[in-house]
Amino acid sequence: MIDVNEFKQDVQRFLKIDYAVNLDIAKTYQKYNAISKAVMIRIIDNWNKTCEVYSKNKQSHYFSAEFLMGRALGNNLMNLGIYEDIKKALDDMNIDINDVEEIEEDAGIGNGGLGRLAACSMDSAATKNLPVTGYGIRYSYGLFKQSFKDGFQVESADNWLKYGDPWSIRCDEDIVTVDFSDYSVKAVPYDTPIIGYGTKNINKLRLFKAEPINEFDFNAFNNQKYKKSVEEKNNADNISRVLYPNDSTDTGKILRLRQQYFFTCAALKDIIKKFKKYHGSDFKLFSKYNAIQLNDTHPVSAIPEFIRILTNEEGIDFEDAWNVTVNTFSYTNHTIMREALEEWDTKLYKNLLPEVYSIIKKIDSRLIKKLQSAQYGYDKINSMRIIYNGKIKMAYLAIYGSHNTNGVAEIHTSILKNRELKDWNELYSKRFLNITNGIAPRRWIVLCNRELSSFITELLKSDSWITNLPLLKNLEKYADDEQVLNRFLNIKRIKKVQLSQYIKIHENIDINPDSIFDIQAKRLHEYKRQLLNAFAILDLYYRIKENPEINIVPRTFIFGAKAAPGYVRAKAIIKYINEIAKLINNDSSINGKIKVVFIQNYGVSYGEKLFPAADISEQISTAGKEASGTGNMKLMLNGSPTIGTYDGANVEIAQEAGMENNFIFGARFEELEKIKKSYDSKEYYNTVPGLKRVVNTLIDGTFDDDDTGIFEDLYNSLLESTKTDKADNYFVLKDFEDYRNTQCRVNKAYKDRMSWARKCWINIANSGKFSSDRSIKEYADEIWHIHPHKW
Ligand code: 26Q
Repeated sequence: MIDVNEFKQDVQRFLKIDYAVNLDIAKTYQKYNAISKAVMIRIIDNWNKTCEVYSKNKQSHYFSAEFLMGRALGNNLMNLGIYEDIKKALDDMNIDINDVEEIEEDAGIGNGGLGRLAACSMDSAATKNLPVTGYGIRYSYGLFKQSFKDGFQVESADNWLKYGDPWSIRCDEDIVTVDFSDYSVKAVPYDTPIIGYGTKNINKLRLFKAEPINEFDFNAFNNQKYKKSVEEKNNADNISRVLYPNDSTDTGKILRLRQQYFFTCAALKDIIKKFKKYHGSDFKLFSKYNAIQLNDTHPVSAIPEFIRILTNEEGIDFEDAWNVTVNTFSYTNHTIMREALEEWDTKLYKNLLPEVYSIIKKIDSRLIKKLQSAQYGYDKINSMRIIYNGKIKMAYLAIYGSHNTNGVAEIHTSILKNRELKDWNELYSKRFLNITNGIAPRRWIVLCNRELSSFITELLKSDSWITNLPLLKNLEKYADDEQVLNRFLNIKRIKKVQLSQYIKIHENIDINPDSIFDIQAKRLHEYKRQLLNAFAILDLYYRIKENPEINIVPRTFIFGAKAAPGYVRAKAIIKYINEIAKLINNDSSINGKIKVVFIQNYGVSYGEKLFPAADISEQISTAGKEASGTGNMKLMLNGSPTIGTYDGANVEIAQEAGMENNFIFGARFEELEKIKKSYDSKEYYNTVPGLKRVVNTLIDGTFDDDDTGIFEDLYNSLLESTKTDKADNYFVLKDFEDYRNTQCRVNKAYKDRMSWARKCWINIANSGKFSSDRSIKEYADEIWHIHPHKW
């Protein structure tokens, strides 16, 4: 399939041409680039051919401000089915493929779940031969790099392109211009191939970089106005300079709006150009050939922008443009957190994008008319208006301007339909649907857990489960087979040893591979309740101190999380956990019974090491707050039971694998809704044994926050209500006792090795639903109405 000798020669040629070195002295990053290019050169023809085939039929375009792709090399080799061949070829050249894989920077241009969902969706679309193109921004800097200094988070720039990017191709011939009220910029597309697994098809991720129309003002420079001479360049560069490291609150408003409009406008121009090229200029046919998916509200300006182009530039009347728009667009909602629902200040919007704003006004008027004719009252109309009280409600614009709105897990969709977007659901009940998230099995088991994957293939006597994950159900018949379970436990141990070695290198901490690996890895947010985990650990520590004979299996608590740089409380929680870690890890009197590790710079690649090694998956958000979660799925697929609340996709995980094989605890959403007005966190603080002791460590000097006051603020947030927030908004104190009891159940259950392995095994066998192959097919069938195309 691949001519290994030619491949080797190509690697050496690229080393020469790009770096003027021979293999024997080449640096690892140089080898990585040369190898990647030698792969690229082999896929170009198939890539072009795929584009050509797709362009004749209906296609979908996935608009997302984030694509959290992670590393490409290993995944691409695997998807092409040449991993082993290339590994061998590199061996011959004295190159260790692992070293080369590890040198690659993560393409970390996303914050968390939403960005990674976009990446998994891309993988699945390509694998399923679906004509889907991703559109986004080629940020020069991804999400910040995180390190800890004295336990505090320190951020630094993520210069992921410092050695170049062998996986993207700049397409100058497709440059378009994007106009703002004050200046215009060029949007330069960079295309990255999305290589499907087991198919010749290669899809595309098109990311735009902003560049100035004029690189440099010669006259200004000549007149010694040096700053001015590069002003235009700086303005343009700023647009695609950096991903906002913020998934909770809104900052840097104008620049963020520029980013959003920049890529959606460029993408629309690109799509329209191709539509005209292949299908003529009858825009009534547009939605017959194009679907556009809006990944959350970040790209929603595309709706008015599309209407603007159709009405102002293509001479189509507003109503016709409106109908085409609704038939083309659809919108995925990823949150019910109020503060994350995007609103734009009308003044700001109008100043930057006057024409687009006037289209939004027209849309708002159209909505008012519609609601009036449906006999809606004044107040209700106001509550649903797109422009109201000086704000533009992007979620409402998205729902009104598209034919489908989907939530990302059953419980999330039902909360949207019955509460947050109730009025909209009443108006457009047929538009709402659920598509439970999924993850790409290629990256999240085949690539990151080769040992377990081979074992599964051996048992199922076929590897077709890799593209048909529900086939894992056939593993269930081994659930009582001790030999199989023992092999599973051996593999888990191998992955735990590997992680221990990695953690030793990267964090300089020794951990015991025979302890329970208890893992919570996700963005840091109060609603995700890392603090609940922390309190339970500290409580356990105090109980061990009181009773050194306590019968517990040694446990290593592993955290991975980045906090938004401006999110003071999230950063306080990181510092607090690091303080707890310091206390516990330095106390030799507990004989290594427990250990706490907060790994630095959690991201896709770290996740690939963590998930296969986990014994227990922490998914402990306040019920109703986590839209879905996808880390929960990655852990399930790698055989860890969930300790979790009845929230997001946990609900479906428990449904699929059985409550008895997971550890579900805590208040349900309905209960919290009922009690939230009268909830008194102090009652729990005062009465739950041991709770006061741990909460008080925030203020009694047990831990040092360097006199910043951040621990006291955390303490107050749990016990004192303010004008805006109720005390213990996220019910940490309420769920503490049940969580602690459930952790005791985990401890007990783990001791019976076979029954524990059985739980893990049943989780694996029932994880088939959570493949993004399934979710992308649902988008294709139910929203986009596109079909697979092979050649
Ligand atoms: C908003 C305004 C200003 C700056 C940034 C933002 C912003 C950025 C990112 C708001 C939200 C996000 C990301 C949200 C996110 O990742 N949500 C997660 O989406 C996953 C995929 O559907 C779900 O599984 C998670 O439950 C959800 O939290």
